[in-house]
Amino acid sequence: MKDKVQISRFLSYILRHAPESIGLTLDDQGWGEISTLISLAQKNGTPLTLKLIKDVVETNDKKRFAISEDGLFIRAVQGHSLKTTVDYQAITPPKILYHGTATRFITSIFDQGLIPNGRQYVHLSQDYKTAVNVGNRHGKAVVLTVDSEKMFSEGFEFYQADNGVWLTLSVPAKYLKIDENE
Ligand code: HQG
Repeated sequence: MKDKVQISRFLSYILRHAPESIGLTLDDQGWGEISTLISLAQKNGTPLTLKLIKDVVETNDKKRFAISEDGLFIRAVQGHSLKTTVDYQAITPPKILYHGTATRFITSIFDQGLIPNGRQYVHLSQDYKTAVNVGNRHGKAVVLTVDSEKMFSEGFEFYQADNGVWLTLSVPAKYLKIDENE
């Protein structure tokens, strides 16, 4: 498994969703011990090395992972479905945030609002283009604008992961609009 994309996917799966699938334990902030991760991955047939991990963490297109200051632990910075993860600080969001989705979800989204589905949070971005790319992963992309200023003023909390992705628990439909900017 030399391909860095494959290693990034493997790390995403283990660190966001299923550490127990190789017998790894994460602490309550989502950190896993790198040396343990490497030996467990190798036992499970994934030839992971420290060099590969460092290479993926440094060059990852979305900066999905972080290594602790002492160099001993690694975690995913966002995207978790695991309950026990990163303790984000609530901060003031920009006035508007974007969410990219697929046209086939729109009716349901305007019915129920944005919900995290399998993940812990709804993921939002500050720029339009990122939202288009996220939407394209699911089908024909459509971009929603989120009135984050209003949500914030009405008590909703927002968090920002180390890689810039914005997170919130849910977005009721009344704060959403289809962005006609296409
Ligand atoms: C949709 C990637 C029906 C939602 C990306 C989305 C992102 C609803 C899908 C990160 C709904 C969930 C997250 C409702 C939400 N009815 N559909 N009420 N509410 N949805 O993959 O935001 O490459 O879990 O619109 O770049 O697409 O993994 O979330 O289409 O940052 O690092 O349910 O994942 O990053 O899909 O993507 P996802 P997402 P990574």
